[in-house]
Amino acid sequence: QLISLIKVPFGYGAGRMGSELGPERLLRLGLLEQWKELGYVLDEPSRIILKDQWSDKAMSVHMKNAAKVLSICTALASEVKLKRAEGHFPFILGGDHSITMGSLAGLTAAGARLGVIWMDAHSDLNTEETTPSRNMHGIPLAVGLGRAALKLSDIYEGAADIDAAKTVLIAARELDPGEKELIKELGIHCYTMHEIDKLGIQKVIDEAVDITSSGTDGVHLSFDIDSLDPTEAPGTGTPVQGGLSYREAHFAMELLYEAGMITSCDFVEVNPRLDRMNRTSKLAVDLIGSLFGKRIL
Ligand code: DIR
Ligand code: MN
Ligand code: MN
Ligand code: MN
Repeated sequence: QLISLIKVPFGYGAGRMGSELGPERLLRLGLLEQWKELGYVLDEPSRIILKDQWSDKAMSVHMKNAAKVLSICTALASEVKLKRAEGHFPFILGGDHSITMGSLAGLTAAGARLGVIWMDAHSDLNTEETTPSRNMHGIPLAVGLGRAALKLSDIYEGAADIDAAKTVLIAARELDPGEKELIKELGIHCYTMHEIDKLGIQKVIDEAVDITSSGTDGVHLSFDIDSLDPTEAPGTGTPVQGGLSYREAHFAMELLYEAGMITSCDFVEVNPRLDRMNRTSKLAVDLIGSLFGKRIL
């Protein structure tokens, strides 16, 4: 299957800048060569950049950098829709997590009934009402599920809400009060670090695969690098202790590869400015390798 790499050097949705440097850093560390070594064929990579085209909707979203976030997400959605409709695997490389609103808008606009696996220390389920930070990277899943004032269809025409019953959170460990309420209200499957400790990452991934792939025609993996423990992945804006170990994260990626049901992915929140000796960026490239079938032996 053809991979369409979509680079999104955009960091205005996070509390601090730097994740906009992610795409170029991962490419410099051999991301494209790794895919080629694994035998994949890649489309010409595309790059989504900010243009000064502000939607009217942005005026009513009282969050930091809302106009910029909506603008990049609309451009991204259009590219994702195109690639998905062609039958390619859209791989969206951020950037901060606000860009996932663009990914989800494009995927649902392409007509996919989408399952979503959200690997993150956070749940990104704040709304304009509950956000403690007013940072846009704290709301993308609530927007995707149709629970915020901002809708995916405000970002891209024809986009539709994601089904909460087909959404799974993995590695959560820092949830704001409004997010906890929403998880309970919607009955979202949430595998916190507690469940991972108890069940093991293999069982968690197996269950996540079943939940998201039954009754859908595609599963999107949204991977926030802060799902890993900061001892492994220090180069990210909002690190939270007690995260996935190096092997848990790799094993999760290997299992998702074996399950063969992921149809699109975004990989976000690597911040090269906060990294040391490219440790987190290298780890990101390695994890992407595991997700695409790279094996030890
Ligand atoms: C926090 C942080 N829940 C917020 N969110 C982050 O700002 O809404 N998500 N960092 O990845
Ligand atoms: Mn093509
Ligand atoms: Mn996130
Ligand atoms: Mn996070």
